Amino acid sequence: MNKAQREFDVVIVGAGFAGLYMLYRARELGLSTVVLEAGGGVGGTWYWNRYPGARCDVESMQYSYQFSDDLEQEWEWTERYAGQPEILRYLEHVADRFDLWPHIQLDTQVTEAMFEDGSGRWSVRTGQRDEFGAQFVIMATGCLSATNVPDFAGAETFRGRTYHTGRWPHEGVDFTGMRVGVIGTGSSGVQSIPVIAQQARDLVVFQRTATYSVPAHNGPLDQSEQTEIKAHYGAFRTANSRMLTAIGERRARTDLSALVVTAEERQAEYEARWRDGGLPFLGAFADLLVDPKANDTAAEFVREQIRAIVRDPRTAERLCPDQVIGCKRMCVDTNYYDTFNLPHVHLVDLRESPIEAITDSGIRTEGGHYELDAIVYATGFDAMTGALSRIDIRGRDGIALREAWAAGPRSYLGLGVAGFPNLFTITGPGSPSVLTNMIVSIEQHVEWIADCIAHLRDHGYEHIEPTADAQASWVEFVNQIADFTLFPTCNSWYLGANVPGKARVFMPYVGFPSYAEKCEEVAGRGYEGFVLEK
Ligand code: N01
Repeated sequence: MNKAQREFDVVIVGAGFAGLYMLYRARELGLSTVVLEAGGGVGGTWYWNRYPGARCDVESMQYSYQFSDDLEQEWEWTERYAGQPEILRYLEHVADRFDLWPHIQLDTQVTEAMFEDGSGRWSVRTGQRDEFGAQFVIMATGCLSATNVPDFAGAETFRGRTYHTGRWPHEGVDFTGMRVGVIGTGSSGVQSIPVIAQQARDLVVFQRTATYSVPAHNGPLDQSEQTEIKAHYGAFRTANSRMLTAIGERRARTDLSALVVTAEERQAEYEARWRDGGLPFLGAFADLLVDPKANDTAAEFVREQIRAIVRDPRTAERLCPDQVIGCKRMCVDTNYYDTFNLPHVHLVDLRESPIEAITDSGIRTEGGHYELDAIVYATGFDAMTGALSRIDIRGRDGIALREAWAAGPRSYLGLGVAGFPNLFTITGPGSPSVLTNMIVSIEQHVEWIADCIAHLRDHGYEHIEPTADAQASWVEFVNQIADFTLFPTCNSWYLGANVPGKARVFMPYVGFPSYAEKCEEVAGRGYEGFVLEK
């Protein structure tokens, strides 16, 4: 039997970075709010992704909230790039410090959210048979939270242990003495492979697409650097948010094309950025993500590094990617390529010999059978839309979001969807989200939504929803911008291409500063492009 429905002003789904800050803001507005979280703790991505080597690829001093000066000053990061346990501790501290726990219901999987035309309110149901009524529903469900597990023939027959990097056991896994197979070489594979290799007796890496990865050069965070940034944190954050990705760089950017400088100058810039490490490698020249020839100079530089690091030339060639660099999310690693010099680590190129089946004792490819004790799926996520489409969300007239988005997600600014009044999505498709420092994008969205709700209350409006026209123009604009770049040239998860049958549409908006400006303009003009109803 269902429990009695509880009524709130706001239901927030998800208690990661987005949900926690949204809760903080909603409470500040005096709104009765509950956060529903499927996990047994707060943290979202950082609660689930506990695989060996899990670490953020945006530097700690940037990958944190900026809404509270006190929090910013108090918290001491220990490493240049924080590992999963440290980020999880940070988020638990945030929940403590701002007394958020009483408003969070853990172990609660939202299964349905229905807009009721009669009452004009949302009804939210969970797998635990709870029911919540709310004026506003805010999806803080994350862009990379719904796992993608490919449907390999025979997977259920495997007698060893299987793991997905995005659902790692809390007690950890000891691979000592085991023969381990890892499928997938995106960020999760690239981070976990070197660590698993330290334990496993034999490690077989099943690679479908070779990956560009830049060294992290991670290490203890220099105390003087931390103090220096904290002395003018506000200015540091502002400068970073002016970058296309909202990620600051240690090296000044130029507006130059990679093709106008001399070969020596180009090489020197790439070498310097390789020495600095991390994602800013792609900021070396202004046209790396728009001009294929410029892009190829950076791609070839990385391929040269791979050939220099990996001793076996055949393995090195297989590890050399041939797609546009940056088209798929670039990886940031610690000893990834070097791991393939270890005698017990083997690379299987699935483009030469695809996986035929998983057997009771391992993985069979066209080229042979690999005996394994454990299989790690580092196969990623049904990105950006998966967490939303796995909930039965229905707007006016019972229209299902899944159906409305069957040909690809349609949203205005990645914040709201026509036909779904008072439903907000934090970092939804059509917003910069995954192409940026997520925390900057999350804070911008949360603040916009909080201001929007305050505006509705102050002016006596009950409902807000985008117009179909504003939404259509925005979706077209997002695509036009993407088409100007090299992003649509490969099978990335940005396009939904990693999930069989998913519509192929470029989902994020390229460029944080112009996006944030647009959101401000929309709000400044009384929420232009939205219908507000009394
Ligand atoms: O997932 P992915 P991820 N048969 O989709 C392969 C963020 N993140 O979890 O490229 C064989 O990138 C797939 O092959 P292909 C970050 O934004 C951040 O690694 O589709 N292989 C690919 O190699 C990242 O981009 C951090 O050909 C199959 C891999 O599995 C995003 O999360 C850390 C397959 C999946 O790579 C996702 O990263 C971790 C199949 N049927 C994640 N299906 C940091 O902050 C898929 N693959 C560092």
